[in-house]
Amino acid sequence: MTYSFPQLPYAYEALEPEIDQKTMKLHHQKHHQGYFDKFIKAIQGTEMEHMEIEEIFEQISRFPEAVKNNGGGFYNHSLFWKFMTPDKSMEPEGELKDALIKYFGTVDNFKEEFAKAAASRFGSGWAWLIKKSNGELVITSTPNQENPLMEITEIKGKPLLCLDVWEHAYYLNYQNRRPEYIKAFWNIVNWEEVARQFKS
Ligand code: MN3
Repeated sequence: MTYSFPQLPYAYEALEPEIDQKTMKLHHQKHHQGYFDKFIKAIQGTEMEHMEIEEIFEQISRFPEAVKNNGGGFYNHSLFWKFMTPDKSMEPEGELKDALIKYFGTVDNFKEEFAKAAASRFGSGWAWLIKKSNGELVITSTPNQENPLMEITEIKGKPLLCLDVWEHAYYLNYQNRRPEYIKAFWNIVNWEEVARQFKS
């Protein structure tokens, strides 16, 4: 498996004013790149070099802590960038919208519950919408750089949407106002990408 560091699918300033250019640059070029570099270093010369990252996550307790932290950081951010877009006109549609209504009552109620999971994650971590193996959609949150593909995670499933609630994701612009950052996130969600993950 050859791992590569992904470029953003849009310009650093493209998500303004919801997420400012300086935050995006730091987040991608320093934080995400740092996780990637340390992940590559941690797997060099080991069996993990030949494994898909999902396979590594499925057996994460066999591997050093550095692989969990940096492999998670690399993978989670790679997803996160794709779940955002400068196109602020998107809303959930079709089968995805039907599924959100089925499991959460309304789309607004889904957003409210997701926001609650993101706001109440103590310290650093992520909020997730996942599809469980039985097809059910569930909102979860994980600490640090853990994710719903890791065997150590209580509620596992395929990520359909994620939100980074580490302070480095919002502090420059929002300081300690995490709920404002979460609210702004809904303007820039890439619902086409969420739908793609939902269907695949
Ligand atoms: Mn981050």
